[in-house]
Amino acid sequence: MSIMPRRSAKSKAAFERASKVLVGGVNSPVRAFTAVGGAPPFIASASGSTVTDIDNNTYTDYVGGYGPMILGHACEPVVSAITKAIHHGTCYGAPTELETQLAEAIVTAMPSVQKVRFVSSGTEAAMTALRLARGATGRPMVVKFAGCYHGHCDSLLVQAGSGATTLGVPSSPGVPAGATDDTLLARYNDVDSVAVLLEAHRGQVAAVLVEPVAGNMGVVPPVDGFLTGLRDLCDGHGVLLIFDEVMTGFRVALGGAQERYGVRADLTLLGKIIGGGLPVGAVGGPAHLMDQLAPAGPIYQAGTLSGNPAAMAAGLATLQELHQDGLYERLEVHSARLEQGLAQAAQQAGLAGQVCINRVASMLTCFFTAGPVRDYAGATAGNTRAFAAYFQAMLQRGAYLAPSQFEAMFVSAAHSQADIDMTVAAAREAMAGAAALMKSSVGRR
Ligand code: KE4
Repeated sequence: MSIMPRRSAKSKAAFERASKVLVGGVNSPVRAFTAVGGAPPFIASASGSTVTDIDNNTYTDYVGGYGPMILGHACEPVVSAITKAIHHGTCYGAPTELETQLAEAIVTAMPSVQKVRFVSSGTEAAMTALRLARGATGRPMVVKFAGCYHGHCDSLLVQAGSGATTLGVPSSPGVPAGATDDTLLARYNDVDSVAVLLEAHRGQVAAVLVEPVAGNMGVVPPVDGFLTGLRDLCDGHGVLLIFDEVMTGFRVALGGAQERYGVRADLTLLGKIIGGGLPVGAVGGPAHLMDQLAPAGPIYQAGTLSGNPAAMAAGLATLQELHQDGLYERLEVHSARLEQGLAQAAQQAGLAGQVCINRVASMLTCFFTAGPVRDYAGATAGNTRAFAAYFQAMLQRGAYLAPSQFEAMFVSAAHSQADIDMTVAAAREAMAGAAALMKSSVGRR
């Protein structure tokens, strides 16, 4: 495969300039390329399955905005809907029918959701759900899982995944001990680790909060019985089961992980796809729970930009497009082809048994470890320097992955078979570089 030397002068200059006025030159840590080295490309534009940086390098994009861009970039119906909305104004601080329409689309797709509260990020959705669960049950404690990430609110920055793990600060400074005293930590895919906590804190736990498919330690699917086991445990202890579907909602199925695995959540967090790339988060659940939020109930929650009309229009257009016949089937075909191609590339590079690929639908991660990767310990046992070498080699060959071993690759409806085949061809060469590093046994994180 010919390597077009990637031009980077403008992005490097832009990164230097940004770093003078933006912390770390970015507005979200994982974007800074800390884990993979070098200066991040500054994106000028995106269309379909590709992004183009300010040095005019075009890449096949698997970051996908970290999940929202399931239709691909600048999808025409979404662009039109946003354009139409903003010509009528951008913010009213008053209700609009767009909010109702998007909420109705979510309620239709997710039977466990009767009512919705929109916010502006997944973090806000998690904060709101925690307060609602604690207020509704009168209990203080919450169980989360090592390696899962639910945004950066204080009480959940405990062994958090995503950027927190990438930067090696899964439990951040600045979070006072009191803020996490009521946060209990369990092991992903280990129902017994939750049972022990619920027994030890009987009557004190308000909720179990879980990514039904973990995406923030890299992709880690639920093993058979994990989600149903959590459901049974929560039912037995009067504990609310909260599915954080910010990433999996409308990604792993139209009805999210709860449709894919047939497990009902008491509360559901949403974000990313429901905003079509604009800032949206949401909490959803049965009316008897949701109506405890202000102004219907006493549990306070608010947001200036919650239900923003442009974001609602983007989300509504996105969800409407997701109803296209065969869309999820096409996503599955291309995602499976990518998974198989990456596995073959690893084998050809002599990495058979040293690379583990986890995939659920159109989200997948290639771990540089033998695996299986079923929890945080497994995910963090990998060779992150081998991943960094692989990442850079893929970037040089025109495939843009998330710059962290602990993120997912996202395939969009805009990715073509040619995109997948190009990516696999790049991986055949990129894996060779990673293999050299792993052979030298340099590199664990
Ligand atoms: P935001 O506050 O970033 O909108 O959402 C937090 C969140 C909550 N729950 C899940 C399952 C999530 O994946 C996220 C955010 N995901 C990361 C990517 N792994 C956001 C990327 C970033 O932090 O820049």
